[in-house]
Amino acid sequence: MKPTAIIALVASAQAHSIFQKLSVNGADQGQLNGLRAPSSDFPVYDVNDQQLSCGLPGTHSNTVINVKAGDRVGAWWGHVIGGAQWPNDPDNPISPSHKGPISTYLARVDNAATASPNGLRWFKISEEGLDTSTGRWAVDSMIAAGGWSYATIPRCLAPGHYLLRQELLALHSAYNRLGAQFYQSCAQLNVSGGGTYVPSQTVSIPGAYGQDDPGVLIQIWVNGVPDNGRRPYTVPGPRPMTCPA
Ligand SMILES: [Cu+2]
Repeated sequence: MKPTAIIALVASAQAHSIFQKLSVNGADQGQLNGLRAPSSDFPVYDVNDQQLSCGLPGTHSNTVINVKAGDRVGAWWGHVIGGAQWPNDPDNPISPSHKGPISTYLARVDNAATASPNGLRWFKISEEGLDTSTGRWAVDSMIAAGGWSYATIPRCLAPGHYLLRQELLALHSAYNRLGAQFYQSCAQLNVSGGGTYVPSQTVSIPGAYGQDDPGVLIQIWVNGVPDNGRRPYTVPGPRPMTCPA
């Protein structure tokens, strides 16, 4: 077999994904603009890996994207940088085998373009896991939306710079320890408007998850179907913040 054929086989067997573009209220902000995104579509497996924060090494934009509290932001996922790896790529935006939840976090920073992604205090603003009535996972919703997965910037949030981290956790091999696959990038945001709220309950990333957490080490295949037997699935990490009443 020629080396190029071997590479193609390996790539198709490892059908991963990259969060590589942001939208703000439906307005596409452009490929890799305002993002820190991995160049490789490979995941992080170790919940204590420093790269769990903003993903594997890759591009780092100079841009900070302006958003307003209350805006709906979209994260766009693709199989490789640019999206499809080849025409009619069945693994774009991600292989449908990669069932699992999607979570979105924010962390306050002084300068979103330059801040280190490590040592930050993260809070979750949205999560989607498993719909036990349909067996549909967040990843299924993202694929149905053409690679987009959305979150709303809380209306009460204090203005300032933030890193936005969206994480896709693929659970198809999570029955093995270190088998769950964490995919993530970060977007660089300048939030205006809104309120004065600064969440006091935060987590470290890495640090928020344990390798044996029930949402990380889990057998989702029941009778050959990756629906967790329609039992409730708890997304790892904290629950999303809520604005004070
Ligand atoms: Cu994968």
